[in-house]
Formats: sequence, C-alpha cells, structure tokens
Amino acid sequence: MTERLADIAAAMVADGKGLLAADESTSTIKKRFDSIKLESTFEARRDYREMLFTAEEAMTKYISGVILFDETIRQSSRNGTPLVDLIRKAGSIPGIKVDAGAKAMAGFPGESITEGLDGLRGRLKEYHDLGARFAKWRAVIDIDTTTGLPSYGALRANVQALARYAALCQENGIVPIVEPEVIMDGPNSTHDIHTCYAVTEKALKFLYEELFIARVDLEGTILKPNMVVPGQKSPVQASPEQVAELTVKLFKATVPVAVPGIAFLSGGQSDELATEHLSLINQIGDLPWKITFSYGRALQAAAIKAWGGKDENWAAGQRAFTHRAKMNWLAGNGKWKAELEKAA
Ligand code: 5MM
Repeated sequence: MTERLADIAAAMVADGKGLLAADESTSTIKKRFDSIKLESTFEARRDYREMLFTAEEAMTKYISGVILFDETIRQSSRNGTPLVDLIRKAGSIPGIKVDAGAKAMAGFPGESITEGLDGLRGRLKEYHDLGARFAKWRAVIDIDTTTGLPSYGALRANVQALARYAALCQENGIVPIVEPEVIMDGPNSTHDIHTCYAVTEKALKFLYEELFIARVDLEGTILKPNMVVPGQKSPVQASPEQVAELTVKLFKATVPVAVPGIAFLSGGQSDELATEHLSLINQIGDLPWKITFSYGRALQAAAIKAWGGKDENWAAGQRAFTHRAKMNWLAGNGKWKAELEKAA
C-alpha cells in the first residue's frame, strides 16, 4: 500500500509528540563528545544513539520521529538489530538528514549556501529503502546588522535549494522537513527580537513562494523554523511571553494553513527556555497547525552529560532524555507550565 505523504506528516506532529534531531554530522557529534571527554569512534556514536533510541518511555510516548545521519541509518545495535528497527519498534518514524552542510557561498562573504542537491534523487531512493519516511534539509541564515546580512541573493539561493530538495523528497515518497534557520548564535548576533522577526518573515515568505513555484504539496511537508528570539549577544533580551507572542504573530502572517505542522529547532536556547517558549506558543491556542519540537541540543544536552560515555550510566542517560522529552511533549500540548505549578 502506498503511504500518503500527508498521513506521514500528520503522524510526525500528532498529540504533542515531537522529533528527536539526532542527525549531528561527524564533526558536530565530535564536539558534543569533546564536552564529556569521549573519543568519537564509530562504536561510541552507535552506543550513544542506541541508548537514546531504546529509552522506551520517551520513544513510545513523546517522540514521533528521529532524524538520523547517514552513518546512523546504516548502523546496528550491539546485538545486531538495525537502529532503524529500534525506532520503528517504538512506534516512531525514522528520518534522515540529506543536506551536505552549509558551505561558504561564492560572491557572498560571510554567508552560506546549503549543498547536497547533486545525486539527491538516487540517495532518497536508497534512504527510502533503508526505512526513512521523512528527510531534513537545513539552510543557515545569519544576521549581521553591521554588514547588512542576510543579503537577498543568499536568502533566495537557500530557499530555492530547499524547494528543489522538497520536490525531490515528495517524488520519492518522503516527507520533506524544510528548515530555514535564522540563527541566534552567530559570530555577530547582537540583533534584537524585531530584527529576527523581520528576517524570519522574509525567509518564510520567500520559502513559501519557492515551494509554490516548485509545485510542492504543502500538506506533505513540515516546517522546522527558529522561534522569534533576539541574538544571543543582543543587549536587549526578550521575555518568554514576548517570544511566544511575536512567533505566533509571524507564523500567522507567513505559514499557509495547508502545512500540517511546525516543529521548532532549539537553536542554542537553554533546555528549559526552549520548553517554556514552546508551551507558551501552544497556550496561545487556536492555531491552524500543530506546533511541536524538533530539538537537537535541547533534548540531548542533559542526556549526553548524564551518560558520559559510560555503560554504567546508560539508564541515567535515558532518564535525562526521557525527562526532557516529556517536558517538551507537555509543552507541545501547552500544558508544561500547569504541570509545573501542580508539582510545586
Ligand atoms: C542535531 O543537529 C543537527 C545537525 O547539525 P550539523 O549538520 O551541523 O551537524 C541540526 O541540523 C539540527 O537538526 C537543527 O539545527 C536543530 O537542532 P537544535 O540543536 O538547534 O535544536
């Protein structure tokens, strides 16, 4: 039976469940392991991911899908079970990062273009055979108010690549997650929340224009955006309520209602703040899309620390991951604050 893209997309954002972004490339996972003084070997990366994917409560109750890296989708657990099967067994959907990373963009100093379109059709067919039912492509948009970034040219090139990628995914039975990330932690991220709003607005308007031109069916897509937040080095920070209010205002102005769900990235926010923002956004309510999480760092930072690369800490790592997954699931239902108050 052919799986409908719209059904897969709906399952990815159902019931407040969200996505675990475990698609760190080899260089990024090395940085994460450096923080616990662990050598990044093939086996260590396998063990870490196996620890996460076998956290039963988290995977069955709070996580709808997992974004994998190319190495991970081909890896098996210590006892030989493909990691993809562990994810499926928990009732979660395997996904795959298919971009080849953000690279310096010729002619656009300080800006990047995400590569990976060459040969993508063939890779998507293989990933589908390996079990992936959704994919992810991330464009990186940096704001620098001193040099006037982002430029029109870099923005346009990045959203065009996202649209070409999305069309290829749908041709191959895979739901594209489109991720135009306006980053808050760039080298010169001193911008305020209103600048983030204006740049994200432009990025989303251009994105949906390009998705239309590329004939992408929006019902079979998921948006993975940043929230509207000030730069990390901005002298003027924002309250969680202001972040939620401006984020909802922006999406109402830019994201078509045909899109089934918005799954936020955490972008370097602290674990708790990423949860609080998500909960406040859902508390505003009466929104046409499901709003949930697709967090990398905000789901994993505590888990990686608790695990520390040691077998004896396997359960502690799973507990830390489960806790954050549960908090974000509550936030996906707009109930995080109420639960917190009940527990106090
Ligand atoms: C998990 O990190 C992902 C992969 O990053 P690299 O390609 O740089 O190794 C990243 O794309 C991630 O899925 C998103 O940025 C969201 O992650 P955060 O940590 O911002 O929630």
